Amino acid sequence: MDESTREQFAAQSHPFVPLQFTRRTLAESAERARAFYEEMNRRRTTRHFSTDPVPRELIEQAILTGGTAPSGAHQQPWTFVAVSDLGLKRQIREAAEKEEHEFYHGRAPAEWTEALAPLGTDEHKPHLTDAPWVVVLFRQSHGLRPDGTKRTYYYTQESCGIAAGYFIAAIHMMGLVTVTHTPNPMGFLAELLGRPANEKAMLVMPVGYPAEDARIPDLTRKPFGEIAVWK
Ligand code: IYR
Repeated sequence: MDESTREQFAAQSHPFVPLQFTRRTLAESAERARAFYEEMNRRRTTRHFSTDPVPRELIEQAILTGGTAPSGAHQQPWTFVAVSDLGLKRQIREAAEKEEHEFYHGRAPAEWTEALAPLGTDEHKPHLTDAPWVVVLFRQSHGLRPDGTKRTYYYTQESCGIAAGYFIAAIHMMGLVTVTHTPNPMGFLAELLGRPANEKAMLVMPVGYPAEDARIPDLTRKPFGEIAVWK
């Protein structure tokens, strides 16, 4: 950065601070990249959870990691609601299963149910009560100023999608499993969890240990050549 750019930053009303950055050797980068990919490639979604407890501190750590995601205008438009109360989890399950029953028995177009067939999903959601935690990610469609007026938030879908990705990665890295469940529609969650009108439920993520006999569909990932293009 040249001197005049530095002076321009210094004169701004929103000050900048130095970036703390560790420049790694290429060998170190390659090794870290490989190790992270291999760890993430071992992540699988299962719907079969153990009821074994998970300490609240681990969930807190995953939420902290989710909260490090970049977001539109740094507005951080997310609220993670972590539910361990069995009564509340039962209510979530009951409401989700009611919506899902209608989804699987009529509302879903055939093309959608055909696409889901390999996953073996249905309206039964035992994971919502088996898992020790159910974390519901709410997207804040807008913010509220102290005087109660609406503050526009930008790219909230993208921001929350990234935050969810970080959260899922954190859960995996600590040796737990999760599934991104999307009851359809999910308006009941804001009501059950007492969230304000600017918060829209986006993902329901049961978190815990896999059941002893947890199963997963025999899926493969798209090969690199199908997901990347070089120009
Ligand atoms: N909401 C339903 C259906 C469902 C939809 C998709 I797209 C999935 O990847 C999995 C399930 C359910 O949660 O069962």
